[in-house]
Amino acid sequence: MEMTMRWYGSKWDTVTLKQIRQTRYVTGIITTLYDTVPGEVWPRERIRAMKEEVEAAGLHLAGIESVNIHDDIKAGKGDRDRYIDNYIQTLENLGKEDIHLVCYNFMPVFDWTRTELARLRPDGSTVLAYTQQAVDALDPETMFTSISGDMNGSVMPGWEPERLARVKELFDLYRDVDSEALFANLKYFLEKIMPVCREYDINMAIHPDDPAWSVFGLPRIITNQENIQRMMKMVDDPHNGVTFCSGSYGTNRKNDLPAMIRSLKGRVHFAHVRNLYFHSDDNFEEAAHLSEDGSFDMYEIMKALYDIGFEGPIRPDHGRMIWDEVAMPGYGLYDRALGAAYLCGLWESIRKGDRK
Ligand code: DNO
Repeated sequence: MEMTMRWYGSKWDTVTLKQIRQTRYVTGIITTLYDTVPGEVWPRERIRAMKEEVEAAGLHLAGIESVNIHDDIKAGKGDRDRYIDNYIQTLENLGKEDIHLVCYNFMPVFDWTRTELARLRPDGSTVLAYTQQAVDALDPETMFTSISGDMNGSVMPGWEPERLARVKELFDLYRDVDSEALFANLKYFLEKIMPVCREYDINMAIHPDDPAWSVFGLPRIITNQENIQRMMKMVDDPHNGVTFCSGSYGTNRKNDLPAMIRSLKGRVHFAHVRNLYFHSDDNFEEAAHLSEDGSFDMYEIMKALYDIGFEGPIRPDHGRMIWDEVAMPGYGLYDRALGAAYLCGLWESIRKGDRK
């Protein structure tokens, strides 16, 4: 595996490539062209410049998170064929620049959803948190306003103000789209892009829905073992794979994370590994990566990845805000660096234990 960190680009991120390199544990960068909008073709020169910037800092560009999908594709409406053609063009440009991993999601309207961005812990650190009660009490627009004050001046992925200004319109677009239609639209999209993925050996890695259930009445399908297996079989090509995100699948406590990983042998192209602490089934907060701080057995998660022969990039995921850092919630340097060190330690012990 390669230890990586997500980075939003020098214009957007409070963390620098130099700092990431100095962690020493991290050698790869997962990034994006953060100012592009879904549906747009990514110019090859911009991709090259992004890659050169990462390499000039002594790091390796390990993959893209995300090339986002236009809502017309997800809803199966409007200009979807044109947007799919644009997506194919972007993949081709990425392939020509020797980039072989693309993370994306297929969540209607929103990307991930949290109801608090800075829940205070007894030690003074803060974490992202979710309660179903808060979601049920709010409409999506109010929710955006209520949390945007905690973004520390950053623009969080999936919560861009331009996008949220169109929330009503977007809800209308999905009015008659149920889970079956969403599956069919995903299949349509994947079948169209597989040829270019094969040609340039690009691994598509779908990110699970977070939380792994329907929010605001919108359908969500990438939520559990059954559905992800359905998706793998529906387009049975190794380039159709997953981002295994423990913190997203893990929101549903019925999901057995190590068993899910084992069932996805050969299809896990990217891993996000983080821990959650549950107060109840639908009230959880993000924890330190350490097993004891949350509800997941991080050793078993890493062991399952090791056992399936996982060789792709892995990244610590949302960190707590510690040591008075001011950064995009979940994406500060300090706690993610601790997470990277911990995950590297687990990996080394698993690897060496295996040799005995
Ligand atoms: C949140 C992230 C997601 C993820 C997208 C992938 O922190 O895990 O925003 O990047 O869902 O497209």
